[in-house]
Parts: sequence; C-alpha cells; structure tokens
Amino acid sequence: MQRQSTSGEDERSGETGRRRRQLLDRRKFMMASGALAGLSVTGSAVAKQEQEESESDEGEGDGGPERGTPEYLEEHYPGLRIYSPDPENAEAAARETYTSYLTPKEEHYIRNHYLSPQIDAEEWEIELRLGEETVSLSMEDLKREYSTESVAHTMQCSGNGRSYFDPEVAGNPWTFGAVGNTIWTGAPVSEILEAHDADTSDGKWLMAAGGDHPEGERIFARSIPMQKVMDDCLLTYEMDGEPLSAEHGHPVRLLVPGWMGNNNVKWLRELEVMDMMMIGEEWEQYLHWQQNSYRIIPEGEEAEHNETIDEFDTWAQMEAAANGELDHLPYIYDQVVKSIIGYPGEESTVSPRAQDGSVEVLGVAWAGDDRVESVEVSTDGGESWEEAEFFGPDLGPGGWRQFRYLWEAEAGEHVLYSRATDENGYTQFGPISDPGAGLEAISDDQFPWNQDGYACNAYEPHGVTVTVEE
Ligand SMILES: Nc1nc2c(c(=O)[nH]1)N[C@H]1C(S)=C(S)[C@@H](COP(=O)(O)O)O[C@H]1N2
Ligand SMILES: [Mo]
Repeated sequence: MQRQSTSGEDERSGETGRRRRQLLDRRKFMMASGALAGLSVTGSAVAKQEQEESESDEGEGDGGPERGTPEYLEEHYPGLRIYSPDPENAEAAARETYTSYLTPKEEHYIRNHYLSPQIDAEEWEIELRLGEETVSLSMEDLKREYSTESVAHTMQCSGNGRSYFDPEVAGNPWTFGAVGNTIWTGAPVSEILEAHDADTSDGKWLMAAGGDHPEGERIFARSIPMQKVMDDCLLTYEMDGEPLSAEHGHPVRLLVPGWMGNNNVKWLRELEVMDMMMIGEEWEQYLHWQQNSYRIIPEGEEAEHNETIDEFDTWAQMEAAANGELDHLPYIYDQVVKSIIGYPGEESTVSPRAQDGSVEVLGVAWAGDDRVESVEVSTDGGESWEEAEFFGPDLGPGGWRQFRYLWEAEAGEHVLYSRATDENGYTQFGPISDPGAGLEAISDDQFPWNQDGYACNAYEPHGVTVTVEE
C-alpha cells in the first residue's frame, strides 16, 4: 500500500524509527520545514517527476490516469460528482449513499485546498512543539508507542448545502453530498500530550497544521481548544480499517470527532500547544482559515481576530450572536444538527411495496458531538410531521444515526422533508434567510444566510420531490 522511493530509504528509516528529541526555536523549525523528508507537493516539477518515477517503480505508472485529472477521480472515486480535479473537490453524487451507516470510500466526499501531496509514511514526522522543546513523532511511534482507538465520525464540509443559498455565494457549489460517515482509527492526542508533560489545562489551545501547501502558500491550520483535544481527538491513520488514501490525508490527520470537516487537518505536519489561537504577525502564514474563513459572517461584515473564545458549539455561538450575547462572529467547530433523506432520492418515482402498500423512507441524522434526540418526516411539504424511528449502529454521537419512516403513500407527487432535534433541543429550521433580513444568526425560524454559505442545515432545500405510482 505504502509508496516508497528507492533511494536513501534504508538510512533514513532507521533514524525515524525511534523518537528524537530536539531543541529548536520556531524560526529554525520554519526553515527546516522547508526541506521536509518524504513530502512532495504539486507545483514543483521535481516533485512531480519523482512521483512519476516512484509510481513506475511500483508498476502503477503504466497507463493509469494522472493525479489532478477528472479521470483519476472517476477511476478511484466513481461515486463522486467532481467540481475540481486539482485540487480535488468532489461530493457524493447520489442520495442513496445516505441510507447506509458506513459511507463507501468511492462515495465519501473530498475537499482539498491544494492537490493532495504524495507522502512516504516511513519518512513522515509530526513536529510537536511544547514551549522550547520540539518532539518528532514518526508513524511508527504513533502506532507502537500509544494506544489504538477507533471512533465513528460524520465528516462534513462546513460548506455542504452552500448551493442552496440565494443570492449565491462563492465556493464549491455543494448540494447535499459533502458528508460521509466512517470509522477512524489512531492514537489519542491526550495520551501523546501527557506522555510529554504538556500543559493540557482548560483554556489552552492546540495548533494543528498540514503539510499540503506548495512553498510560500498559506498553511492549512486550525486552533483546537484543549478541552476537546483531551476529550476525544485522535491522530488517525486508518479510515474504515484501511490506511488513509492520499486524498483523505495519508499518512496521518487530526480527527476531531463530531466537528466540522475543516477542523480535521490532513497530512498533519505540525502541532503546538499554545495559550491562545493563532493570531498576529507571527502566525500570518497560518491563520487564514482559523480567523478569516470558517466563520459565520453576515452580509457586509468582516471577521475580527480573537485570542480566545469559550463556547465551541457552533449553534450555541450562533444563538448567542443572535441574542447579542457574543462579542465575536461564530467559529465553525462542532456540527449543527442535520438530517438527510437517502431514499427515495431526488425527483424519483417509487412504487409502494406489495406487502402493505407503503414506502419506506430512509435517511441519516447527526448532531456533531451531541446526540440526535429525534427525527421527524413530513410527506406533505412540511404541513404535518411524523416521528421516524432509529435503526442500525449507535457508535457514539460523532457518528450519524440511520432513521426510517413507513409512509402510507398515496399515488401522486409529494414533497418530503426530514428534520432532526438534538439533545440540546436545537431543531432544524425550514428556509435559509435572505441576506437583506440581516440575521446575525439563527432566529425567526430561519437559517441565517452568511457570506461563505457555511453550516447550512435548513431542511427545505434538502427536501425531495417523489412521485408515487398507482
Ligand atoms: N491539510 C489540510 N487539511 C484539510 C483540508 C485541506 O485542504 N488541507 N481541508 C479541510 C476541509 S475544508 C474539509 S471539509 C476536510 C475534508 O476531508 P475529506 O476530504 O477527507 O472528506 O478536510 C479538512 N482538512
Ligand atoms: Mo470543508
């Protein structure tokens, strides 16, 4: 499975097999990180050539489509609708994937800011910075020195549903398909931090940065609150029991169970325990996605930068903003409660089943790191609602629940909606507001239109129109 280059492999793997402690200041580290072993990033002709060579070494170079092309994604991820092959941005094409507990890897969306790097796992190291001390973690360390844990997690891009915003907003025009549910396996971050005597008290932050940026470009990085890190975050190297694919972060990513996709940093390269979020000049190359992007920003406003916040539930932040109780625009962390009907699908025609003349409506519902309390289904365009029942695995709140509703369907055309309620009592609203309404956040039973089309859980745009046959 692992890609290996032939030259220099033996000398280097011996060295990375054991943990090395180093004392580096930040500036030296930044300089050193320019010359990373094992990383090749698109944009560099040398890197591309090396990649091609290593592929032909393995006999994979012969004839297969090239990375960064639609053909490549079509071959490896046939269930996706492609918006961009380079960087890879693609969502599940069919509703039906939202009837299964596990999302097949061919149908799990991909969202990248840069083309996926090709990384040799044996050479990869994560730099963990703790004050003056810097520790290198190899993949061997992660697998052999720390516990192995698995967690179910519904990965969803914060822009999922963006195409339903009117007026439209810039970005990948995701409909419903930028979400998937899988099992992630790796080492608990809490254990790693404790093993290095890190200060893990509440109020601290963990900065996590990827290694996917071409030289000189912005670094994809997030600041994760220490409470969440210590609670359940993993450094994960397997998705549904297989090594991560290049597109999903091979060889290792930060997994933040139940939180929006943007928090789950792929190709994890740097970790740093901090007193605050990334802010200021020192973090200029890192802070864009933390402070400017991935915020809920109403029309005409701009995101301010903050040192720290203390509410991480995205909906709770939005509600507090709406009530004038929040002095900052919400950061996108924990997911908002949401559901989607998987069957019947978009504009479909169905026949009632022979045994009792009903149609089984199937779907999934999730609420980030909170539990989904109930799901209701409407088969008359939102006039009346009936309770659906849960079935299938319940592997903790990070993973979604499957639901079903037995519909006594009459012939004709019907509009179906689903809406979920979580343990905090938050329930999905029907429409997305228009920007002119100037909604700060969730109120008037509408989901607030926001500049980047984030966190959309309005149920009306997620409805399906179904024709039932005689
Ligand atoms: N290093 C890095 N990590 C990243 C990204 C990225 O571009 N670079 N994209 C993020 C976003 S916006 C999302 S939604 C998820 C997508 O994860 P997936 O492609 O495995 O579904 O990865 C996140 N982690
Ligand atoms: Mo995303």
